[in-house]
Amino acid sequence: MSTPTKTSINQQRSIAAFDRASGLMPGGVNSPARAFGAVGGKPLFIERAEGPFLFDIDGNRLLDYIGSWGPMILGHAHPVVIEAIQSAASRGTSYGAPTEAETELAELIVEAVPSVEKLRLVNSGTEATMSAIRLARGATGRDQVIKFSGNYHGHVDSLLVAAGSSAANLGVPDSPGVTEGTSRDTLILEYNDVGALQAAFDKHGQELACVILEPVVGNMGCVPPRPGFLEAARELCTKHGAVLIFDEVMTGFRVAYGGAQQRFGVTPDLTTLGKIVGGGLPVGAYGGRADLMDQVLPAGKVFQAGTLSGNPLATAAGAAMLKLLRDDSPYPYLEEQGQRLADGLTRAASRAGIPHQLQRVGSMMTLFFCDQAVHGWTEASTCNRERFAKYFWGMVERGVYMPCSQFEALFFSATHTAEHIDQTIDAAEAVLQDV
Ligand code: KE4
Repeated sequence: MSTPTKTSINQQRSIAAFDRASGLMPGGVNSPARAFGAVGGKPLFIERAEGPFLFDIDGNRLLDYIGSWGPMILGHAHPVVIEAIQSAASRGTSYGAPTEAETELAELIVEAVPSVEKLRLVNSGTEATMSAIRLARGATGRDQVIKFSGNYHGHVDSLLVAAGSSAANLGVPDSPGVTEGTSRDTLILEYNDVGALQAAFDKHGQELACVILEPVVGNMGCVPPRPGFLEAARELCTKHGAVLIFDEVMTGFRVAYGGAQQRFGVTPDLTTLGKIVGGGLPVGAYGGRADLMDQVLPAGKVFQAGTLSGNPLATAAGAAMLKLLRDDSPYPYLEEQGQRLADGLTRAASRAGIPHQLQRVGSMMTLFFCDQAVHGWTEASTCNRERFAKYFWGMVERGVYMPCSQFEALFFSATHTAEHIDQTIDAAEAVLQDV
């Protein structure tokens, strides 16, 4: 990716910090999504955050539409969440023994997501999806897994797989270090393609342990399920005895308090969660039917463990976050502001005469720079990435921090006001004229 035209904002200290970090950590970051690889240039180093704003180490204030990639639905440094963390920390940081804080967070999740009868807390979304797949394989005695192009479920070896020579064939490794043996049991299909899913079940039905999918995709940009797609996945899994896993790490408590399964009315067998459930601290979870979850060690034989799983600080933050969402629902406000932002970005792109597609579910959305609706990776991959990079940096110059990739959803919070949304639209009006 070519480095974009020089930005006018002061990045001096961030550039020095990045160069220093790059000597110590691969790519200078602890997660590639932060490295600005898709937009060029060097990442901004953040000093602090509050409400809808990030403040970088060069003193730039940025209106934040990444929100830590999803967790910050109530804005940064929410005082109730901060107080919960501080209070928990005053009693120690980790015990390696069970606590009632874990039970409280589990109760909140079970109450919010009825399909989750039992759950296990882990430390990340990746751990959640990795464990859910192991459980599905252990419970069914089958090996094969279906996933979808453009769906990301964390850095699980068996899911770091690209579509084979034809989508109906088994996968091939999509990263060095992932073995042929690991990837050969993974089938990659096109999202929203019911025919391909039916054909895969016709061919592999009795070997399929599970189907894992993002019920609203965020990881190729925001791609909603087409009517009938989730229902078809549910029906085929039931018919063939495969486990349906909804990866709601991103959509859980984001698109509705009960997640995408509440919004779209389709019930999975297992659900994976992360991001919001930790209130910004490291929490993942996998849960679902009790007859499946009771097969997890020590209740059952499927192994899974974690030193810091259910950590006292993380569970305190997560419980505080979920109680805030439960007791004072932000979702109607987020829906209203989401429509305002979507309409404004669409208007700005239309006025600039730019081919675009705005796709939204609640407070997650994507402005795709392409001329067709995006139902799957086939369309997403046609987007104009150069144009997106110029748009990203143009918005940064105007104090608006969009996701640093065309293939990520933007998120906003309950602390983004209508005025902030209008400022964002005004910035987009100006930027899109020149990209
Ligand atoms: P983590 O292991 O990063 O907590 O979660 C992995 C994961 C699983 N499932 C879904 C649907 C996800 O979106 C994610 C992680 N999302 C990315 C952003 N698209 C995290 C950003 C990053 O990797 O730094």
